[in-house]
Amino acid sequence: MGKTDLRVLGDTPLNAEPPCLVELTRHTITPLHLVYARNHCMFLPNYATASPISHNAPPDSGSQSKYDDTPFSSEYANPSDFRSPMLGFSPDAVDEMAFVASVAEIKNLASEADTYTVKIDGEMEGMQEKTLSVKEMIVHFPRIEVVATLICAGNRRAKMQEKTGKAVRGILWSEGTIANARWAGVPLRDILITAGASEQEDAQRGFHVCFVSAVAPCQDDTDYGGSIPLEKAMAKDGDVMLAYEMNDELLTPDHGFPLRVVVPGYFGMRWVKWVDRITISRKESPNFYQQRDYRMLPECVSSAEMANKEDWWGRTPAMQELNCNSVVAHVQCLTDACPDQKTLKATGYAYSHSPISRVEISADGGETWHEARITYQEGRWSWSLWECELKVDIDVDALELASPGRKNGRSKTKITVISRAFDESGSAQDTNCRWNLRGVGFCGVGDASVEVFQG
Ligand SMILES: Nc1nc2c(c(=O)[nH]1)N[C@H]1C(S)=C(S)[C@@H](COP(=O)(O)O)O[C@H]1N2
Ligand SMILES: [Mo]
Repeated sequence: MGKTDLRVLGDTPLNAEPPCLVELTRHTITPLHLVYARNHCMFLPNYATASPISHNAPPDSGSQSKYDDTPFSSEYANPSDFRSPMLGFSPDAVDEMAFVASVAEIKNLASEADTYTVKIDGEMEGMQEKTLSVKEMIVHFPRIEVVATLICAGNRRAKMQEKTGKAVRGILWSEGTIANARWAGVPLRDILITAGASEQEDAQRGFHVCFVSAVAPCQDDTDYGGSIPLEKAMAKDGDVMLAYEMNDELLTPDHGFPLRVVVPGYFGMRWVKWVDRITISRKESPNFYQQRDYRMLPECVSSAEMANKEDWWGRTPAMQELNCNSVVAHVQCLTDACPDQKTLKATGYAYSHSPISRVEISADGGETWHEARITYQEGRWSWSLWECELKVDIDVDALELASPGRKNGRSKTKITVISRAFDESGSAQDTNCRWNLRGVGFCGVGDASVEVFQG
């Protein structure tokens, strides 16, 4: 699936992120090959049958990567078959299977839209259980499009560990588990109304929409699930959808084909892939990933045992809306010739639950801040890309004295550029962000460094 450009942090399940932020932020809309993959399930449901799988080439032969686009021939099963035949597979077979479907094949997979169904029900008065196929959704409901950024709550986890010097539990994601994509699908609001959900805001309060994907067992639960407040799902401007397209193509298997939840402005774990069950409930989803993970536990909670024993999970709210955040993707020195003044150019991204209004950059540890230029922002839910040029005075004498390093007889020094963001709702990046056990939601200042030479 063209994922050759990702750094793989875990194979089974597949977890991978783009290694180069310069490359990632070069695109306003993230191309598929740079979209990170985050999976809790032991393998990816890909609608391929167990047999026969006739590969034209083994997925990882020779120089060819197993994440290649090569169109392997394979057959597809009815979604209801996914679970049972796949469970019996050895990890190797499963791993291969996860990548046999090419985009081209999926496009030919017209029958999937007929057979893949989602069951919708709820505890709300007047609701009736409904089962809708993807085809029915496509044919009978409006198509909406939205540009929205998908961000893993664990984005910047490695940075949290680096800055606090305290080990965090979880995949050490860098700052690339973010993808800005154009999603198309059906409004969840319309689907819920069809099943009898009330349009009255008063009646919606206190309810949650729970999503389940039962197609593959997960590491910590039998299936994957999560929930969002019903009010978010029903808000006309909430733009929550059941998406079947990403960047004008059908979803690929690893990103949730044939249907995934898209919750603009919310963290990625609520964007349930391969969703097949939607329930309106008075309670949040009972799933592990809603209840016992994705919470910013207080700093004093130092171990999983303590979190469990003292019920810190129950005492800490589930993460939902994106927090205000910014990252420096790259800093370069534009003028290295001048000994006592350098011009630096920094670029990066920022996001929040509402549009970014301002990004500021400092090259003196936060003494003085310069406003960056926002070069891209689209609608309400996209990331913001920014750039900033700034002049930095170098104390040449001090540099000589300290002489931190010499290259070809020239002294060099390292300049660190930091960033902070603000959004239209009035939130500022909480740069005092502390350590938490699972390393989620880190939003300390963005930072990146560049070495400059004197002379
Ligand atoms: N069914 C299912 N949906 C899921 C997950 C999962 O493991 N299983 N992971 C979630 C998490 S934590 C994230 S960050 C996003 C990642 O989406 P992507 O793999 O398309 O980038 O999917 C979410 N939806
Ligand atoms: Mo995530």
